[in-house]
Amino acid sequence: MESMLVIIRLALCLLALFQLSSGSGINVWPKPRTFSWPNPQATLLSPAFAIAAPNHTFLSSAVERYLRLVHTEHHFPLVNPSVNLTPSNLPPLRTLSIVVSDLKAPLQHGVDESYSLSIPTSGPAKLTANTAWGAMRGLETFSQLVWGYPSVVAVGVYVWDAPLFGHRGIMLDTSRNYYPVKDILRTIGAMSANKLNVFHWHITDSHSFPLVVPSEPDLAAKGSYGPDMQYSPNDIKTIVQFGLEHGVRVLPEIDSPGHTGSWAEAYPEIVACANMFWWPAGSEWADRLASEPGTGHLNPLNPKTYQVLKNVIHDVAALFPEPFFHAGADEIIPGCWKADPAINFFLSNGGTLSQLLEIFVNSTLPYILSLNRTVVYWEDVLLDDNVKVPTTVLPREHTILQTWNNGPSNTKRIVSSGYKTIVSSSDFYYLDCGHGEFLGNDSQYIAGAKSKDGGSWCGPFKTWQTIYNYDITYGLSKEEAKLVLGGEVALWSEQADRTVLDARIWPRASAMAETLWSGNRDEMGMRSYAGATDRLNEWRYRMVQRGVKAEPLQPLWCVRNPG
Ligand code: CP6
Repeated sequence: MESMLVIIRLALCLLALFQLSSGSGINVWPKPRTFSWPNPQATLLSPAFAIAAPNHTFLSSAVERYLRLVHTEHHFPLVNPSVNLTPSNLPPLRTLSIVVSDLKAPLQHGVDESYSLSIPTSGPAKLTANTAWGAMRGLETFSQLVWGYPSVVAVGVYVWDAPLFGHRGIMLDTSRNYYPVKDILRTIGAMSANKLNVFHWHITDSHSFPLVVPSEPDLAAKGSYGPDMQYSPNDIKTIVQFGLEHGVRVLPEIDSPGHTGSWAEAYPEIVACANMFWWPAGSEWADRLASEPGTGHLNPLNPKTYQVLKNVIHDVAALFPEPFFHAGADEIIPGCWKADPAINFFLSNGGTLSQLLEIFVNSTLPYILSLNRTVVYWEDVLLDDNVKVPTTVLPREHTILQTWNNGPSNTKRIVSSGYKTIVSSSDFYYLDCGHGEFLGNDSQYIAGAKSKDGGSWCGPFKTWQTIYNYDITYGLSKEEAKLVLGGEVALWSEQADRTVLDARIWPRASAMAETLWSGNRDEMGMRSYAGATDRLNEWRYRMVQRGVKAEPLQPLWCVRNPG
């Protein structure tokens, strides 16, 4: 058995050497599933190079963008590809023609993103995909096979490619600090370059309510940081449209009933414990929660709560075509609900905290389903120690639970209960961790929180290697693993805003992008980041060139002095 494995690994290794031609220095990130370039050659990209593609609102815009990119990017690889550059022998490449079999497939979870790309040594290159979204992935790969000035393109290349996981995302919190629209657009653009396809937008939280909801205008008018720190319906349109042009879904999250302190600026009567710094020194929450004005929890017993919330849900569903709706429901803090007199009365008459959450879910989830949405909740609704709901309340067909605590063990608990999951384990995928951790004693923690200089305290910093090595289906059976839709890195924004956005996300999100697209195994079939270091470094430079301020992985010296 053992020796069989060794032989298989050796065979895979030889195959990979042949297929990947890693010595040539060509880097496509994330690495395609199969990449064959047996005789590394390149030719000039003709100044008249053009892309022929079927008419499609969003694909056509991507085609235009990539055409401009390949003509103007002029990326210089850190290590020049060792290819036979004899443009005089090979004709310049003049055409890439795209064929798509199903132009109607909407951008949604599970849509076919596969493509094949062949660039022969002469004649037109061909990109074939089942959907416009697969064609966009193939265009990105093509663009990464072009480099230099004048532009040259790898030829004799054949690629077949498809993602391992359908859900590959980044979560951004725009409540703790505000991000201008152009920063969100740049992030979505960089996502598509990394073949990531879900922008999970944690729009609202306790700190601010930046979303302008047409039927509830006071929420943003009073709950945002100011008129210049809001997202208007027009901004949403811009962002959703930009997402479609890049094959990136925009998945909105309206977090409730917890994390709703900001709603109290407009509707104090529906929010428990808003603007109350309530947690006792040394409590289990004090060192885990964000510095905030008071987390605030919507009151499940007040009918007004559902009047406001349903208006919000309705308008958000109208603004975002995305079939998933993230309803949050994380971190219910018993002390917050208990601080409300009416809730306290309910609890002291035999009611329980879990019943309160059940009432809340039963009053909102059917409404979300009625709008033709699949609901995503944070894992807490099933796994929290104190406040959770029975599985009968959460239909498995239409409920997805996003895991963030306790790494693989909580993923296992969710899928073994039969629920689909999205993995954002904080030990691996939390990009905000490791900034401004407070390393003092308990009373200093409280002091830190009170003076509002704390973040989420979830150190240490997650390095790209930590992220790359994580297997999101670790410890699951084959059947259980099928319930894992994919993963998301998360940027909570207590200690992040536009000034650090790119560097907090990139290139660490690229590490997840590769593992979710084609896996984190090296040529020997071993889980390893070692073989990815030089490629990721190279990819980071290309991202910088494309206007994304991804942070450096190494001093330039390492590249100038290889080996
Ligand atoms: N905000 C919201 C947060 C966090 C969560 N939800 C969070 C919790 C713990 C850590 C980091 C972030 N700041 N709404 C948890 C899903 Cl360590």
